[in-house]
Amino acid sequence: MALVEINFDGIIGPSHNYAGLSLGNLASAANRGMVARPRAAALQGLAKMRHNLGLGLAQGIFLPHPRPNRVWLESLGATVEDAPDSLRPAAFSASAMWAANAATVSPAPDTIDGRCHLTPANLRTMAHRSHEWPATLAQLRLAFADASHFALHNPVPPAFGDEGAANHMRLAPSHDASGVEIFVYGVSGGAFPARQHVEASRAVARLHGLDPARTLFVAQSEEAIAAGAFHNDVVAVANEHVLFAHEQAFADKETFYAALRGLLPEVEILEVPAAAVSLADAIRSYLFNAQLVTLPEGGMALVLPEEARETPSVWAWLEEMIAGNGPIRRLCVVDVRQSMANGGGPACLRLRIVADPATIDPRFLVDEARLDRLAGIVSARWPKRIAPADLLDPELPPAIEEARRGLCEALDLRELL
Ligand code: SUG
Repeated sequence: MALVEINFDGIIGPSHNYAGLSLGNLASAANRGMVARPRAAALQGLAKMRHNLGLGLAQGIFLPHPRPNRVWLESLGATVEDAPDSLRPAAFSASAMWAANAATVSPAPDTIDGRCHLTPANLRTMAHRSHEWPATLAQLRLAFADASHFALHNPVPPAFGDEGAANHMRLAPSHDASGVEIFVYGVSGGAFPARQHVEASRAVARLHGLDPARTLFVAQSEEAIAAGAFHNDVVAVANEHVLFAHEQAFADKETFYAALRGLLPEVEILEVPAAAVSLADAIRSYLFNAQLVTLPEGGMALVLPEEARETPSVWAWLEEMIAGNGPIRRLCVVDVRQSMANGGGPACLRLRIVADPATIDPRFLVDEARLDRLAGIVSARWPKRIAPADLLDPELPPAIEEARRGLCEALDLRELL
């Protein structure tokens, strides 16, 4: 079978909560202390997957990680019972839901050995995310065990921050053709950290055996990071030959666009001017955190969060765009409000992998029937609400752990227990 793009969504875990852990992520800070609804959150995520299946797209899943992370706490000389306030929320975080930060993926047509290469992100900038990679790697090892098609790497050493696919774009004539890979990094974000370091991006490109002549390293604009674009995928998204980006996303867009046009003459750059949509509106609405996908019948669709429809400047721009004759033919709106309140839109929740589905462990792929099954488990076992004080409730950890156990058993993924 041909190579196709598969979106692997992180199932939103039973410990989902609002702890305000991510400096520079405006939604995370604004919603700190809010009551979270893990069950509703996970059902929203599953509904998005169902929606995308309905578009005729292939869909995969990653599982929530073991939380609270007892192994991580132990390595810090603490336990769930005595964890200090400085560690407890990080140990409970369900942040692995944002699969766009799980790994960087270079599809087989781009790599020197003709295999699809994956490197888990070290996520070292944020303490609550820095302990995700071992459980991510464990899942990647199962899902992509076929070494004739996939090459898995260890994360880049934590000297250099790596946040995975959220800062990586691929442009190609079609998914199964050789493409141009673009690594977007931060230099300075003013008061906010630049989470993707260029040294990490260069290391991933080398590890993946990419052709240096078809690989670009592009700096994020400082104003974008300062406005809350803690990852590039909050201000830009690419799909096949289309780059959809905010005018202020990159530090030196002229040089970047010229290099891109030189490498991929058919590229279409769809830029949204700041005069039409301010950076603030782009980040509030997550316009660019839409999933830009190719429809089986041809043309592309943008899978947008509700917040984009609610932001007048954004919706006005989109309606005008769709009335024209551009490559994006459809706007689809999904409700992922629980994730959005922590700064994670539709595109944050998924990792794109171009591969032949037959080469992937089928336990990580879903159809309607499997989604029904997952929704049943979530509805029966995920906590309805978690308030900040609940992280101190001794009954919460066993409830979360039992919920995850039920999921692993139902998916026949006991190896992950
Ligand atoms: O790393 N939020 C995540 C959101 C990640 C979004 N991913 C992409 N843009 N691809 C982050 O900042 C908030 C958790 C909290 O505050 O409880 C958080 O980790």
